[in-house]
Amino acid sequence: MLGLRICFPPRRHTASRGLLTPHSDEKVSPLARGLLRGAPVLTAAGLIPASSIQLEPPRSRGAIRSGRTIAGSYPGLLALTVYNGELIAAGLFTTADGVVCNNIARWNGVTWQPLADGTNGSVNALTVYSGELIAGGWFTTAGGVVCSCLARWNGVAWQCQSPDGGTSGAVHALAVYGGALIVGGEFSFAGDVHCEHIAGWDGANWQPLEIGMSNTVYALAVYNGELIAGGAFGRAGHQLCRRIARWAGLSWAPLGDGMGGYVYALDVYASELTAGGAFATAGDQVSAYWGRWRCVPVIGDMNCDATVDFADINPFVAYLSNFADWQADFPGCPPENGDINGDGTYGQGSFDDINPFVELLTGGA
Ligand SMILES: [Ca+2]
Ligand SMILES: [Ca+2]
Repeated sequence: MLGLRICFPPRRHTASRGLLTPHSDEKVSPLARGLLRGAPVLTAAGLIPASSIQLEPPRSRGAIRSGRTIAGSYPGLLALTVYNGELIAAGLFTTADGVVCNNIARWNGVTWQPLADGTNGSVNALTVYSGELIAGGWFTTAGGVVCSCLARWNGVAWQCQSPDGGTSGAVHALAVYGGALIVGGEFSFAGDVHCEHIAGWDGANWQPLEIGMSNTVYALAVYNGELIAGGAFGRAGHQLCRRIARWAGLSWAPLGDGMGGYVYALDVYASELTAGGAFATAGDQVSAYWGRWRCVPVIGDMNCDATVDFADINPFVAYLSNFADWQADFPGCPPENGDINGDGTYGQGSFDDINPFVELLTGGA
């Protein structure tokens, strides 16, 4: 069972937003993810050129309109990750501390270096999948290789993400879930497969996630064993999902009443799902720009599937014997779920909760 909990007070986090997206509008940068993890904050002045950049954004699959500045886009940082022990920074810029990098650069601790020739348009999202750095954005070439909005870097050279092409429009978010690379954005096709705004690459083929979303996906995260998508959509799959939805493996489902405006960033911090975006309400609560979501404790539900049954036995054994492993297996699952006797003591070695757990499962017999 999931429920919206207390949200941040309705005030603007102007310091963070100003630092991360100095030329941006009211959107909360996906870089919030990096900040929430305590990632290094870069010296933005070295990365962001003062001038705007001429780009060749793909407006539709295979089509290129040359020499046009992306309307509504501003130079800046949009994504960070770590690959091969180096910090990777991406966004919309031409140079990093004077080094020509073209929208993506790597920091080795001393200097910025390019990744070959970079891309010819913005890089909006980064992740690591199958040992390679994945870049998604609004570009048609990476390292000179023709790739529609999605490319992979093996440490030496760029290649297209899949042999049958990338996505038909901009990629805004990347995640790894269930062994697959999940791609979210503003597209209707991934390769030759019809995928509305979200798609999964299993290493060999593109797969749709049900019928996808009704509008752009801007953010992805994995929380409580489920894939979470945020964006501009009002429908996910066949469900009414206001700007945020969760994928349980077969279908999309809402998170409460959703959000009152677009969701631009998602991350998990302190066992809670945190959303950032251009909204004033989260669920039925006033929550400007930031909102938090966490599982409401369900006593005995040790695998956080919203039911208490025999499937919780093995997770409970792991919880008592190796709590860290249990947390890794069920991220976001409230530890309080294991306080079966309600004495406030729970977690590793809390053996007083064993008999009450057995009684819970057997109906108190
Ligand atoms: Ca359960
Ligand atoms: Ca207890």
